[in-house]
Amino acid sequence: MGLGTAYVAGFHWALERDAACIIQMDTDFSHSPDYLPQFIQRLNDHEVVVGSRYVRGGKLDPRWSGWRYLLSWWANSVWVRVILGLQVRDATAGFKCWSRRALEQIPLDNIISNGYVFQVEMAYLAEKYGLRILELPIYFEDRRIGKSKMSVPIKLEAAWRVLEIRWRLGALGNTSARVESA
Ligand SMILES: Nc1nc2c(ncn2[C@@H]2O[C@H](COP(=O)(O)OP(=O)(O)OP(=O)(O)O)[C@@H](O)[C@H]2O)c(=O)[nH]1
Ligand SMILES: [Mg+2]
Repeated sequence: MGLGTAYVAGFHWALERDAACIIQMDTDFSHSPDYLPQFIQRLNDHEVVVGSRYVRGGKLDPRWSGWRYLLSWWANSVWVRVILGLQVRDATAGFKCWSRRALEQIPLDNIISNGYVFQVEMAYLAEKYGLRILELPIYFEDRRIGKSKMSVPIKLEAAWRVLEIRWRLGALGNTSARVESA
């Protein structure tokens, strides 16, 4: 049914089962489980840990095509940054650790984004709710299995949804997000 509905269902599932820490990651091996111990440990002093391609030390698989790189750069560094004013460098990151408290604060059932722009809406909400966010560098490997779901409709949703997110959630006010990178 799409990324957004799947993640919201998964988050509820974990919260109902008393999880203290909830991890989201792609299952095509773009996100290495090697990072998990470090991420979980840093959740002691942060509420959200983001596995980031775009902080110092972060890296993209050189097998990425020029187009794919350009699209990701445009989405993160231009479109999302200008319209939403996010502090996180990797706004479309799908590798995140959430503390229970963080996910309990965010009204998950109000999230509308369903394609990969879901990650952007969650990042925006995390900042709007003033969560303590830490971005840690990762190496993002190209998918090892499966097929991409990055279709034209999903890209189009991402483009206009960012505007809609700003319009719908911009009024939440500017709580001072504390975004650090290491
Ligand atoms: N449960 C569920 N998971 C999904 C759905 N769509 C995407 N995912 C997950 O989200 C991850 C990211 O989607 P991808 O299609 O790989 O997007 P991407 O990593 O940006 O694109 P590629 O680099 O081409 O793989 C996937 O690895 C899946 O684990 C969905 O409809 N349901
Ligand atoms: Mg993938």
